[in-house]
Amino acid sequence: MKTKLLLVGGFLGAGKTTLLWETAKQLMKQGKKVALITNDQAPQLVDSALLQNEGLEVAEVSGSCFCCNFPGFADAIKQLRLKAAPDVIIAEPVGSCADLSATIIQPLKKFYQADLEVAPFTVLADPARLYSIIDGGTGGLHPDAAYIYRKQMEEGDIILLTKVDVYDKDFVDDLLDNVTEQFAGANVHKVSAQTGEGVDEWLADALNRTDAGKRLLDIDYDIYAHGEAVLGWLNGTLLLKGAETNWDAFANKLLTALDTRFKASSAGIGHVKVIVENGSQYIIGNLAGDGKLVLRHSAGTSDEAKVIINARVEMSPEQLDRLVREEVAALLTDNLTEEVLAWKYLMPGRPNPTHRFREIINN
Ligand SMILES: Nc1nc2c(ncn2[C@@H]2O[C@H](COP(=O)(O)OP(=O)(O)O)[C@@H](O)[C@H]2O)c(=O)[nH]1
Ligand SMILES: [Mg+2]
Repeated sequence: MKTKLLLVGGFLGAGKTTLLWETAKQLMKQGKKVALITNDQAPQLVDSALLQNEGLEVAEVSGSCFCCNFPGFADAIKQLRLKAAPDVIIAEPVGSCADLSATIIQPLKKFYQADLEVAPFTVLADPARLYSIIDGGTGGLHPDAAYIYRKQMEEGDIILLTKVDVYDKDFVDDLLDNVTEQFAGANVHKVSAQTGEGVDEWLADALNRTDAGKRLLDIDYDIYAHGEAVLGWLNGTLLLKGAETNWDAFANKLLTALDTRFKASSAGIGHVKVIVENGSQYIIGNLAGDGKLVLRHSAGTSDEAKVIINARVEMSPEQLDRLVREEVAALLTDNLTEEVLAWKYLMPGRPNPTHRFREIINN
């Protein structure tokens, strides 16, 4: 049996993970088996922890983006097929990654036709940021990161405007018309992962169409590499223990303190995510580029919890490491102490894809 492979890209904070979970839920309700693949430059992903907490089969490709580790990506697909025989695998690439049509979609079509049916490549966009970028702005990003954002739009078979519950309907509809005109060749849809609006329409397009990767990018890898390198990355996992602690308040205080520090250094935020796991309870907090903090669920109170932190911020990785360590330390006490289970900070290296196709493979 062939597995449908649905690759869902889009910049950091566009709403990929939230939509994937919503989509997985809808497909499972229809009796389909669904598995997910997450991706990051470093291990210990808040998104994987979140999705596993929701009971999904999740594979993580870490240490490199899908395109620079195609064998790792292909292996994750193979393992999931062996373990879970899913009808659909949904894969979320790194948010600052581009050129996926040439580096992922075409090679999948060429080498894995017997196992996979590759769905059209969907690229997600937060309306406010996209509006700024197609208007000649940078959407609060470094200009080279905004370049990546625009390139992501240029290669989507489907462009999906997200979070429409937050925006005025006329604003979204005007944007949709504008995007349809500017990025001819892509089908443009709108969704809210929060209310479920539009998910069916998008899925009908994405799962029933059989053409994938119909657009190949003309992209300058120097600008692309620089756009990725303006962000410092940090992924850390801590075990905190020793004192009865309200973990929801802890997550809120940590993210609020980090927001204050990043603002003080005028550092643009890709995203900052924290998940605190207390047994089967958890709270997840997300600090977005516009400084908006959203906390969901609850981890309750106890004297021990695991904390995973993922931060993508426009500063050097060393500075990011120092600042995050200081703000965690400020919340510790004589009784509440930390054990570092994993801690990694880095600047993404120059993208060096395993494959880079210059022609479209028929499927
Ligand atoms: N209101 C609203 N918020 C959303 C929606 N989708 C995502 N978000 C929020 O946007 C932020 C980034 O979402 P996430 O799925 O982590 O984005 P990713 O970086 O692309 O995976 C989170 O705070 C989400 O809760 C939506 O449809 N409506
Ligand atoms: Mg995500």
